[in-house]
Parts: sequence; structure tokens; C-alpha cells
Amino acid sequence: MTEYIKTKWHILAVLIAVASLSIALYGCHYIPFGEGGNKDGVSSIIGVSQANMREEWRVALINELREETDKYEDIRIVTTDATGNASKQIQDIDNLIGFGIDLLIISPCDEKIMGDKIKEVHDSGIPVIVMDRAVEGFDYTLYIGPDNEVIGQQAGNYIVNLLGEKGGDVVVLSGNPTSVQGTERLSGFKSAVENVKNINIHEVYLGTESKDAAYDMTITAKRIVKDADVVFTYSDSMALGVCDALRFMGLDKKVMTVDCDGFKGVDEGLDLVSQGRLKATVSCPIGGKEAIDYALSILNNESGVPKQVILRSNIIDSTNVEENLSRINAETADDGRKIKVGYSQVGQESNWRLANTKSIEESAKEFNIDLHMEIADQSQEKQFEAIRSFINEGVDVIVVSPVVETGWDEVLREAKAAGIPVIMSDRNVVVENREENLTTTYIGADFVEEGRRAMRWIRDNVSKTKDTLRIMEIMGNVGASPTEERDQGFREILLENPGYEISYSDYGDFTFEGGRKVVREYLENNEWDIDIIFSQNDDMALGAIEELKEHGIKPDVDVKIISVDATTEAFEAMVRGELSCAVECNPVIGPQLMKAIRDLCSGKQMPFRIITDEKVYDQAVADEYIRKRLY
Ligand code: GZL
Repeated sequence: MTEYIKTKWHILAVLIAVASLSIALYGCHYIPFGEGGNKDGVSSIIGVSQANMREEWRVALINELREETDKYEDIRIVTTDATGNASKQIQDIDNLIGFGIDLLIISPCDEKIMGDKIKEVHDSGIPVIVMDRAVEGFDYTLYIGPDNEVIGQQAGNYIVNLLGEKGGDVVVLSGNPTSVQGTERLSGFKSAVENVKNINIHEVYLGTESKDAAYDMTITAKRIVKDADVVFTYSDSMALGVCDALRFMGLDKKVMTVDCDGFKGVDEGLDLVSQGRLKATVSCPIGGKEAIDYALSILNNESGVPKQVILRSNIIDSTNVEENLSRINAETADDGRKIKVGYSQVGQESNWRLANTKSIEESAKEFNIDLHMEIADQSQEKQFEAIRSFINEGVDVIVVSPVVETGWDEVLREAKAAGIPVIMSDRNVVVENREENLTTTYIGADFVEEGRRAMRWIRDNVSKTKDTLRIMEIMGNVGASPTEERDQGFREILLENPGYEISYSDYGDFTFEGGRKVVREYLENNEWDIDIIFSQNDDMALGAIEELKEHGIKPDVDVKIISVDATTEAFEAMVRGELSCAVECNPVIGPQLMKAIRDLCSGKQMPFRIITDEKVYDQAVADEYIRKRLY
């Protein structure tokens, strides 16, 4: 090869190398710093792995993360774009770790493939915040995202109300079947409309979630669109395509459009509503601000970081679009003023409850909250009285840990009429109509998951000494959300695993004596033939153990005992070899609750739910952890 050609090939090789490096760093907000991640005055570097930069939502997330990070001199973010390719996203993550990031924020391409990589990073000690698309399991630090099923339901309910008794024809434009959020929104939408009489659904499949595809398909489907009352689609980009096509066909005054996303920006959902082109949009909050807020808490090792934050979505139409636009653009500032809070607490029924009350009282002082707590001794009537007294007092916020799930609509409407927001703490309520927004947010555990964890531990750790192992379930108080939901989660996993049966269950009201009573009454009528006890809290488990020992039945030997809460007393029982396993239900939610109250009073949008972080402990680790227990 002549020298000339070789030189040319050399130049070409260099150009290719430079090009491939810049492609690898594409979308990478790369901060040049010294070898080995020397950070030159930067205290923390946050790596952001975005699934793709094609969808508006994802671009909006990166912009929001950057806007929020720019407020901090000593924080930097490095962003990567996986271009929708899971293998590239894995490579991006390795590159980010190579940069020396201190925390990873990821919006996964593919929840299944990325779950393992996220677990690997999390287990390596680098905190991981997963956004938008939840991965299986809980091997990450924090999940922040919307509830897309609810978003779809809200859109469906809006259209049902819009069409009223007369009903009408709704054309549904659906996009990419592999899009998890699209599938969930569509599922939620259908759950809201499918059983409503006089509403006829005409589904049109686009195959992709783009403005142009929606435009073309709306025109192609003119035969059905022209007779429709509403076109529903679940993203701002598709909605713009629909609106443009309807205008092109002269149908935009006859056919209404409803969508999801509600982003700010020209020709995004909020703008289209403001222009009168979109009838309504269901907002899909992005969560960038919350992500940076929590990232800093995690990097500063602050307590009270939850496991999941489920962001709130709202119906936005011409009646409230201006209010929403000004809220989004308003800078929320906590003026630090003392906030008056009325707290209606369930009672003093268990060690968990005492620890919960202690956490709330201590955090109130720390967050400059004037707390007025009323203990209801597990009486709903007393809780009603307390709430009404708070309303008369004119507190800023009411917090309720409800003894049971139902019966709250009337008193919550009174609080709403008085303009006092209500936060549900520890336990949630079931109201007749979610759209009334009678409660502001829920801070507490995922009780269904706690029930699942208890049965998974049994499946994985209790040897099958016979064809069918007999289980006694000791439940909390009738109608309480932890009672209902722990039972639901436990039975869900039990049904997946043959060879177990719940042979006996009864209520123990979450108290020590209640647990004793259940075992005592069983023994009054039966020989002991139970292999496993699942107790829905520690106090009842400890009461059951006391009763068993009085009858010469050896706990953890003759019968395995699994409980929920994981209080210090449970750890002591595991160390003694009496309790087999304790599924954690964290009562120390004071910091999260007080932070939420301060955010609420400073004008921030409250998430739907804030779910606490919890683990499972058994005798193998009890001795190691007992000294670290906060309660
Ligand atoms: C759970 C809480 C339950 C505890 C019990 O969040 O409501 O009530 O599991 C307590 O110990 O009595």
C-alpha cells in the first residue's frame, strides 16, 4: 500500500475513533475531570442512564434533573442515552461507574433485563434510584414514578362523565404494545369505560407512539372518526397528531380529544388544553425534582428515605389549566414557619404503635411542627371526634392513622370543606369515589408485599415434612388495611405453592393478649396439629408463643412462627430461638411524614403514595441486627 494511501487510511482510522468516542458519549453531559474520577471540588456526581431520548417524557426528565442539579454548586450529573437498547444501557451504566459516580438514576429500557444490572449496582453499594418503570423486586434504593393504571382510569372516568347518560362513541388510538406505560394506561382506561352502558369503544392500533403515526391513522380512520364523540390517546405527542388531523379534516369542533402526559411546553398537553384544542389531559408527573431531592438525602445519609414514591396525576382541562401551569412554574419555598398538625393515632395496642408514635413526636420537633396528637384506643368514633376537633381548631394539616379502612367519607368531606388537607399515615382508607381527592397522600408500608414476603419465607425455609403443612393465621383487627392486605399477599403466594393450607384463622386485634387468646381457644377445641403460625404482628406472635409454652409446645421446634413488624422484642424472641422470622414493617415514618407536611405547606404537589423501605429477618441474622434496631 503506498505511503499516501496508508496516510489516508490512518486519518480515516483516527476520524472513526473520534467519531465512535463521541457517539459513545452521545447525550452524555460529560464532566472532564482527572484520572480515577478526581472530582475537583465536586462533592457528588450523579449518573443518569436514560432509556432513550426519543420520547418527550424522557427528554423532559433529563431537563428537569439538570434544572434541579444546576441549583447545587457541588453536584454534577452525567447523562447517557441508551437509544432504546438494553445492551447499550448496561454499557452506559458501566461507563458511568467508570466515571466514579456516587449515585445512579435510571429509567430502564427493559424492566426485566435491567433488573439484574440494577441489583448488581445496588448490591455494589452505589445507591440506585429507578424512575418511571418499576423493576421486579426491591433490589434498588428508591423507585419514583407515576401510577399509569390510575392515569388511564382517570382519563376513562373523565370521558364517562363528559359523555354522561347519553354516552357516545370513543375512538382509542393505541401505540407500541411493548410500551409498559402505554399498556398500563390503556388497561386503566378500559377498566373505567368497559362496563359503562352507551359507550362504544373503537380501538385503532398505531403500532408506534408518534405524532405522525397518530396523524396519519386519524385521517385513514376518518370513516369512524367523523362519527366519534371523543378520540382518546395516551401521550401528548400522539394527541398533537390527532388534533392536527381533526383540524385538517374540519372535525376539530365536533370531535373532542382526551390524552395523558400533560407536559408543559409548546403544543404539549397543557398548551393544547390552553389553546382549546385538547379537551383534557391527565398529567404524568416527571419526578425529576423529587429524584434530586431524594438523591441528596441519600448521599447525605439522611433517615426517612422511602422505598417508593408514586407520583400524583391530575385531570387538567379548561377549568384548571391556568392554575396548573402557574403551580408548575411557581418556585415552592418552605418559609420554615411553625405548622399546626392534628394527628389522630390508632391507639397504643402494640410495641410497633408505641414506636410509631415516638417517631412522629420526635420528628415533629425536628421539623418545627406544632403536633396535637389524639390517641383513639382503636375506636373509629374517637377518631371522628378528634378530626372534628382539629377542624374546629383550624389546624394546617390533619393526619390520620385509621383504625379501619372504611366509613371515613363524611368526616373527610368535612375536612375538605374546611380547606384542611388530610394525610393518611401508616394505614390507608377506602373511599367511595377516588376522584373526590378526599386524602392528599398515603405514607406507609406495602402490606400486600409484607404478606407475600411472609409466605415466600415459609416456602423457602420451612421444610416440607408432610404433603400439606397446616397454617394458623392470627390476624389484626377486623377491617384494618394491614389485616386485609397482609392476608391478601400471604394467600397470593400460598396459592402459587401447593402443599400449604390455612387450616385456622382468627382475629387477635394486634395485641399480645389477642394472640394468646387465638392459640388458647384453638387448644380448647383441638389437639395441636398446626405446623406454622403466621401472625400479622409481633405482639400477637409473642402472645401465641407464651400460650404455646404453657401447653408444652416448643415454638420454632414443634411449630414455626412468622410475624410482621420486626420490633426489638421480635428480634429478642428470634435470638432466644422462639420466633422463626420477622417481616419488617417500619414504624419510623416520622421523618418522611414531617417532610411531606412541610412540602405540602410550601405548595409542592404531593405524591399519591410514599412507601417505606422494609426487609425480612430470621434467626440467622437476628443477632447481627438486634443492636441496630431503631425500634
Ligand atoms: C402497620 C400497623 C400495624 C402493626 C401493628 O402499619 O398499622 O398496627 O403491624 C399495629 O403492630 O398495631
